Amino acid sequence: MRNRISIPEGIYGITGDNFSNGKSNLECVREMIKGGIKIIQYRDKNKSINEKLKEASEIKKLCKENNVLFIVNDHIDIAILVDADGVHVGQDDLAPKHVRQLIGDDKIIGLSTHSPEQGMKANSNPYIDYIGVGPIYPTTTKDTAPVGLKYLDFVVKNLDIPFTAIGGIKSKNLKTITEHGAKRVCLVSEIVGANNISNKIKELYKILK
Ligand code: 3NM
Repeated sequence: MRNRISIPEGIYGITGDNFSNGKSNLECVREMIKGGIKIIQYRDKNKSINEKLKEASEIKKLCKENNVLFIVNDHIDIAILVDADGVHVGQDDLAPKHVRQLIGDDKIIGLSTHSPEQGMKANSNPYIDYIGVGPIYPTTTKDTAPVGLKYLDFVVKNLDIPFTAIGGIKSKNLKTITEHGAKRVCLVSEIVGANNISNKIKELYKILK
């Protein structure tokens, strides 16, 4: 049986150039890496598939040069073409079992979950390496209703699959998230929207310590 591949603790970076005040995804990732982030997800809901492929390939190169894990959101085809370290999928995407058939055993699969039922199902699914848990707070980055700290508490108490807390997390509420037991956190707009992304990340790491 395949063992789950573990992902780094700390901040899990995600691209989002509609919140980055004009900075490209590549520029944002360069700054994220400078700030010390060790895992980056390429997420883009607007560009054409070929533009995404080009951008993902540039970001993958940057990540590889810096020993940073690179995950592609939604697009298994792009992940395969750029030889990403893994894929992140949602509840309505191709099932993890089939994603695994396409990408093989030595790549990472992440799944977004939004309820105890989805979390429990993922916890016993051998094809998944980690789950996203959220949105904890209201967010304008994704069109999903917030689930609150209650779902985070459920995951911490009942599941053993590694997870990232996500959704509406900012400098001001990060401490609460870690106090509730999250060891991995995703902040999209708070990071890419910062004037100085690497300084913002250093500030967030101080809160995480
Ligand atoms: N996934 P921000 S919430 C991409 O709950 C994403 O699965 C979520 O952005 C989930 O940090 C979310 O700007 C958006 O709120 C997170």
